[in-house]
Amino acid sequence: MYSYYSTRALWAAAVGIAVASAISTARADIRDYEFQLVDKAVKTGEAIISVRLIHKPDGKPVSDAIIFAKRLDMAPDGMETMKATIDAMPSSVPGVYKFKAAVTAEGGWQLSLGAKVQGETGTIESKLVLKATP
Ligand SMILES: [Cu+2]
Repeated sequence: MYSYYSTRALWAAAVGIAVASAISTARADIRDYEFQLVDKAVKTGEAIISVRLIHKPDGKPVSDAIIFAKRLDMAPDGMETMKATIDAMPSSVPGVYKFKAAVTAEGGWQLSLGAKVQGETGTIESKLVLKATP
């Protein structure tokens, strides 16, 4: 038998669920985040590659991302097995992430990044193409 109190409890639970789902839909989506190359061209040799992470809806830089995967290879020139060593470097610009890479050949290079943003579920997976010139 339903008492007055259990009906109230059900109603309160239903309201709680509605509020919780409204909050989760209001939260940003991981697809709202985007890595962009600061400079699409690099010189061969020891190169510094800078990428900017922005939150697209407001264009704000995002500084607290954790980049857990990075790869630089020549996939744009059909040589995905030809990769370069790449290391994260400190950056003093908010929302800008820097890498040091040994760009061994001129041509097209693809920078693949995997990242997490604090407070967001899912991961950012990004592929950026840059051009290396001598
Ligand atoms: Cu190559």
